[in-house]
Amino acid sequence: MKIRRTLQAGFVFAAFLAAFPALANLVQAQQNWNATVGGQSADMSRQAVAFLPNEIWIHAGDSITWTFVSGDIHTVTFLTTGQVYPFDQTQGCPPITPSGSSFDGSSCVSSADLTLSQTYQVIFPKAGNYEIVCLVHAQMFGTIHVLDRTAPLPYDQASYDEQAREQLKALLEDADRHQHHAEHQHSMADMFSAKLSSHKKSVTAGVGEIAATAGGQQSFSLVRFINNTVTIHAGDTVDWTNLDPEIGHTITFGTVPQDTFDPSCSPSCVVSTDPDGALHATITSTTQNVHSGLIAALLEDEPGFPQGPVAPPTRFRITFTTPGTYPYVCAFHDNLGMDGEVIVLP
Ligand SMILES: [Cu+2]
Repeated sequence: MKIRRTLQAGFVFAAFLAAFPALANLVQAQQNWNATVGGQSADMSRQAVAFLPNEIWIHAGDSITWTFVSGDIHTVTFLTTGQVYPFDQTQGCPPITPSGSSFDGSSCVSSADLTLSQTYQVIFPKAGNYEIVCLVHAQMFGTIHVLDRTAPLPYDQASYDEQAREQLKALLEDADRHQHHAEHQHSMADMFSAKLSSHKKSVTAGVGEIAATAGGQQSFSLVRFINNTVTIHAGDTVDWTNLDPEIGHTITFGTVPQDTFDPSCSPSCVVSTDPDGALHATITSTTQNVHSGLIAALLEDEPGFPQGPVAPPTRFRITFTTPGTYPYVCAFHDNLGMDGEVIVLP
């Protein structure tokens, strides 16, 4: 009697599966899913700072392999609840865990800083909703929904591929649109500088914008100095400001120093702080090495955290005293083609 009932149940179950193919997931092998990290235009000036897509539904036991597709670096990282977002991304969560690691919420997993065509795989053995973060870009995160193996999934791999393509296109087109906006902002900034002093020019060091999605946040960045060649006269001053809420840049003349986060100047020059908080150097020769350190947009205030000083520096200022041609780069994004030139006339 007992055996018969089991057989009968088995038969009903098989008939049920045949009638509802979606439920065939019940008996499917564990699946690997594919997603991408970052994205860029052909000239690398426009960067999608995003997990694409940034919200994915999978079954417990499935894995996801992320392929990195931008020249800018990112990480795939899962922190544990309550863990502090680490300051130094090169350490991983820490430490860096190998591709193929499992994340069930009990201990963090993290790739190293990865770039073009590298991959990283994570296995998710346990149901739960997990936040995926990038340790390089704080406002780049998403959600992985790991469901019980009996639950239906809303999308298949082809849908995610399509979503990734659509989102990438939208982000890069936005960056394109903002280039024009940035050029307009640049002329506004020039007018503003002219009010302060008739011997001042401004350069926009990067533009970006953050957008929320149901899964997290993503952004695009225009990784360029807008109007990157400026011509001035000896004694004039140039101001660089960063209009990207996500990505920091540097303004670096000569040799890139070991410490890229702090300002420096050599030989026989200093970087001081002006009364308005801008970092300021005066350089007298094309052979000097001048480095701004990290120039970034102001950090937002967070509820529950004490008010900090106005930091980091948002503006770098150089007074040029000697005629000549002064090429410079962003020490972080030189590889993406982020450079410029100051031509100083007598
Ligand atoms: Cu940069």
